[in-house]
Amino acid sequence: KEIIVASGNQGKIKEIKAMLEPLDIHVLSMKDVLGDDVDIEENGKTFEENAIIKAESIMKQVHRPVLADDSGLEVDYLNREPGIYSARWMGHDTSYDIKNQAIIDKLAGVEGEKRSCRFVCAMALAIPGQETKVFKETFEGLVNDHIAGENGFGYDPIFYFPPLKKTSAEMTMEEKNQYSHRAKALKDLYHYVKENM
Ligand code: ITT
Repeated sequence: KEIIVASGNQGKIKEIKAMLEPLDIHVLSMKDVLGDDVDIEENGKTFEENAIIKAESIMKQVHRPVLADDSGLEVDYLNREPGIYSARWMGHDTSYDIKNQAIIDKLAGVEGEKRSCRFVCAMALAIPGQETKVFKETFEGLVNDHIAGENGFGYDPIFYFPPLKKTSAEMTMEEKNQYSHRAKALKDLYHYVKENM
């Protein structure tokens, strides 16, 4: 089995490969198939809509099964921002050191459960001739009070996961792929792929 991942985000692609390759699903990137990353306008209002837009737009170009991941961090105290705007928030070119510190600063003086946040992942699987399926999962945590950890990508250094007492940037990939929003969505997707592809 073979799936093309419609993402230009290397952090996502690494995690998706680490989970699907051991299950005998060969993962290709847009670069592998089209020679370059394709920028798709994400004008949906939800994670699900954006995932479907990305998966179907590439599937129509390659006529093969395509998976897309739309994800982000919702901080409850910030009215669930940055949410679907997580990649664009503060500008596409702003570093995550700056973005992460900005979130920490906005939560100065906020304590305990009021620091709740979650990563959300909507995975869309578009298969030619079939209805696109979407799998959405979350990863619940707290906004850490400082940047910590070198692993992962994006907002991982400020996402504190109480059960392991560390941020998702302090987790190994194996740990993150046991608990994360992306890992849970991929598990659901895998069960579907086994039956339908
Ligand atoms: P593609 O659309 O090409 O896949 P993107 O990075 O633009 O890449 P999104 O629009 O889905 O993708 O934005 C997701 C952002 O949410 C991502 O750039 C991170 O900032 C954040 N994010 C999502 N999952 C994350 C994770 O597991 N760890 C840290 N940050 C994450």
